Amino acid sequence: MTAVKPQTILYGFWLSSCTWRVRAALHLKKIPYEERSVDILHEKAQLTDQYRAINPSQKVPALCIDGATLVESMAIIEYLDETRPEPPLKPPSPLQRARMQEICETVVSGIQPLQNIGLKGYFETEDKYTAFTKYWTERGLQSLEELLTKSAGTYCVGDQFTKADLCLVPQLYNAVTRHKLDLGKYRTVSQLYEKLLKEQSFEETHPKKVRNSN
Ligand SMILES: N[C@@H](CCC(=O)N[C@@H](CS)C(=O)NCC(=O)O)C(=O)O
Repeated sequence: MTAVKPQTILYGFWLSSCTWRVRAALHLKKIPYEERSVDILHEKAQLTDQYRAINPSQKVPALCIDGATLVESMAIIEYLDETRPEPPLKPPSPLQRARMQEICETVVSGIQPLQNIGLKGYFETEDKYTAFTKYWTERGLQSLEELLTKSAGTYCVGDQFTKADLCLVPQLYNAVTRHKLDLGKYRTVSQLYEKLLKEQSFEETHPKKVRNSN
């Protein structure tokens, strides 16, 4: 009797940058999966007990794969890269890996949590929330511009697609669409963004595509 392979399920939201990181990684690794929508915007479905049983942080994404449930997008991506090594998502040299990590951290710790939709309710007014999120996003963009000027080739770090690209594109999409920021003043950032958006792994997993298929 052949063993039944556990189904891969991505719990995410079409507009979530952290979900998009994982969605693009699944695409790159050619892993078939089903995406289940957790509406973090209107339904606040992440705050239900039912979803807490899947992700104790009550955030998206979560991934059920190989019979386990994983949370935290960067941990998920690392697991995918370790268990499915092709194509590799980390460059071979320690210096390039450090450069990659600089970019990942700038996005994952320096921007995303400071503009997360979950913060909104803690501001007296929507204007105050918007000013706060814009300030931290712009500071992050300035850092990214300087880091990428040193590290970028075809991709964020040299000429290999890495985890840095997975972090960069979804965050820039948020900066442009949600925060209405003009990337024009960040030359390297904007050039890379335009180029990376045309990569199949981002085109095929683009939020608009997911929204339309829901
Ligand atoms: N560090 C987490 C962050 C997850 C996160 O903040 N997800 C956002 C969407 S991108 C979310 O679910 N926000 C809803 C909330 O905080 O209530 C990860 O990388 O997975």
